[in-house]
Amino acid sequence: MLSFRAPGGPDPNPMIPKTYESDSRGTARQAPALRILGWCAALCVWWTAQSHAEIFTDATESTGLDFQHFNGMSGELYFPEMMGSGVALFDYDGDGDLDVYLVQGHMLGGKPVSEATFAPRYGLPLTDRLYRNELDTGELRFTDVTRASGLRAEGYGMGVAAADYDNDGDVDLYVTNYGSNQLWSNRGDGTFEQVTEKAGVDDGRWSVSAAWVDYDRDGWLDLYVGNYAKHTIESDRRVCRMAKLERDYCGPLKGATDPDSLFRNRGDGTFEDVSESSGIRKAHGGALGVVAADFDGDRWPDIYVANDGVANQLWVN
Ligand SMILES: [Ca+2]
Ligand SMILES: [Ca+2]
Ligand SMILES: [Ca+2]
Ligand SMILES: [Ca+2]
Repeated sequence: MLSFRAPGGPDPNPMIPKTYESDSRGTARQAPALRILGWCAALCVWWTAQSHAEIFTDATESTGLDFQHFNGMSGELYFPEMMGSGVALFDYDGDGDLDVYLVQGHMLGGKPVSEATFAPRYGLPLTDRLYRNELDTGELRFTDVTRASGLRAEGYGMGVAAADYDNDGDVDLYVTNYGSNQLWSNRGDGTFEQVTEKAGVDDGRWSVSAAWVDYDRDGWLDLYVGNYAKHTIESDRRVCRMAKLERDYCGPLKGATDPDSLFRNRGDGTFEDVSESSGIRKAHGGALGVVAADFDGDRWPDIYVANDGVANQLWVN
């Protein structure tokens, strides 16, 4: 509602908010209430614009991270093809910036890559990839150093856990695969050595996730490996169909699962399988994720396992 009054004169209707008033020459000008309203409106427009502004920018390709996951699908609809893969951010060269390790898939059933439904975008070889962060040059940029690093992780990859398990100051990698897993010891000179057998931490089952945790607090990181389904390509005969009767992937998990593993670090580069004695093997689902933390505040690290299709598990230490 508009109302006018002469400057200094009585307000004819003091209960009505003033939107315009006249100055000494009788010219109408905006009243304080309307000016405040205008400022509020401008603020709202600015706030709306800000709230719709992009917070993150996709810099994957511009920074050189030219990795694309390859699941090896070939029309057979093998169960593992539905799974994603993992990534680790860790400082492999100790220069203070985070480097990137990306886990790659593969062909299944012994098929050649030429039979893949979609060819791998960045060609061969199909292997996990390590990208060095070049932030020390003053710019966020990544260089593929897989070949120079000696990492040859060519299994059907699922996940990766990074930590300095041998306390030599360099971060090492444990890679989980559909099939044998791999422990890569960081030599500290930009290269890695595979020490899986020597360390005794292989797990030939379908492992998806892993976590480093010093569960016995002896100063050496131990290793929890989450295993998923009992599965072989040869026995992957289940046929599932969509509503229109087209064949599709089956799932989620309905079949038998494998128990998880816990390996105790002896501190001499080798590990002892304590899955039974620790109680971990008593119960299991199909593990897809695992994290370790002291959930109950008693200073003993506990373990939480996320399972597929059944209840998750909290293992209290
Ligand atoms: Ca680095
Ligand atoms: Ca190390
Ligand atoms: Ca330990
Ligand atoms: Ca605890």
